[in-house]
Amino acid sequence: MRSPKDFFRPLAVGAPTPVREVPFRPSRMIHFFDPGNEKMAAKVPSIAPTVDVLLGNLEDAVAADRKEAARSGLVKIAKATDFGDTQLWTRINSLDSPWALDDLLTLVTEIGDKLDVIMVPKVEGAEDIHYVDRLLAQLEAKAQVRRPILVHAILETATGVANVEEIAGASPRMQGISLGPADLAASRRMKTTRVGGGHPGYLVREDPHGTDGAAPRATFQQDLWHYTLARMVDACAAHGILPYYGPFGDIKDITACEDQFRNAFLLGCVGAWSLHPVQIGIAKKVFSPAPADVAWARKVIEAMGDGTGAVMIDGKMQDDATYKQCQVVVELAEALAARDPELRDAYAA
Ligand code: 1VU
Ligand code: MG
Repeated sequence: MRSPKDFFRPLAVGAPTPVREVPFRPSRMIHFFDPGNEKMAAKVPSIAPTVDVLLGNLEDAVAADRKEAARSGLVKIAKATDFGDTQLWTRINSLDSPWALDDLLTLVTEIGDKLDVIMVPKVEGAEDIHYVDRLLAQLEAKAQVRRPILVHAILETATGVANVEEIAGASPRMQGISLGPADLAASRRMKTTRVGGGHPGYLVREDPHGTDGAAPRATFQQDLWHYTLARMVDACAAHGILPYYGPFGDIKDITACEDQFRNAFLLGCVGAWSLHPVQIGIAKKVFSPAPADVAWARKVIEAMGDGTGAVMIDGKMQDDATYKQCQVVVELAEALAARDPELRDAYAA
């Protein structure tokens, strides 16, 4: 293990100095596209201003014989496009695949100055992050990239979940973690074939009433992902990095997608993946606090003065802890308002 004194030293001569704090940049939706798919690639210039993060996906959902087309497509798009304030991320192939090394070699040397974050799939432990960390430092030095490229891990294996705390703290490059419910379900041998969302069979049933137990008993669907998401949020918060819900595969079910995203938002996540243009607006709506909640939070902060003591507002007790809860909402609203003029007006009203 590295000495804590060396944690923030560059891992290669000439590599940029690691960040001490993960910069909080709005990332309500990480919009996935296949850079080798001409139709999707053609939409990038018009989608870029409407999303917080554009992600050129090279891994799952890109066929094996299209991996090189996706990689070279991303290089071409990144060089040709001005992304403005929108972040550019990529998802490389998994570290045990034949493509991951070439993904990193090509992308960092060709477009390292344009890439904000590299998403690494199927991370199982700190050793995977250490490998990427050193390699990125070497490549940044070689390509003379001036600021460190950050790393985002997908939590999608049972081993990864068992090691989530050490993954979150493995490197100063760690920007965040996303829940990957599809691969995780397979890894755990869960019996759902859905990509995220609930399952009607995962439920609790009301106790029997009446003498013979023959009366109908209500059932309540439960959330298959609650434990993992909550554990991931704690690991991220403990290490000062950002948690995200990942993909919701039922593109047509916009209601259940919104519910899944909102559960993640309420639990502490800052964003989710959008797989199709229809999911962009859902993520934007869900991961931006409602104007009424922002107004309420400001009211509490104002009434609390220096943030200590207890007051009653509209019949509800407020104290030092609720002051901090309200600060979370207001800080997020201010960060989003700085990027989004519509929200700036909504939050000012
Ligand atoms: O109107 P056009 O025909 O010109 O364009 C289509 C389509 O090409 C385009 N479109 C997109 N554009 C940009 N980004 C996207 N993500 C995107 N998705 C579609 O929009 C127009 C309308 O599309 P559609 O409604 O006809 O949808 P399709 O049947 O063409 O495509 C649906 C899928 C789901 C296949 C497509 O959206 C897609 O491939 N999305 C990305 C999937 C992905 O990245 N999966 C990996 C992450 S999830 C994971 O790893 C674990 C499960
Ligand atoms: Mg996956």
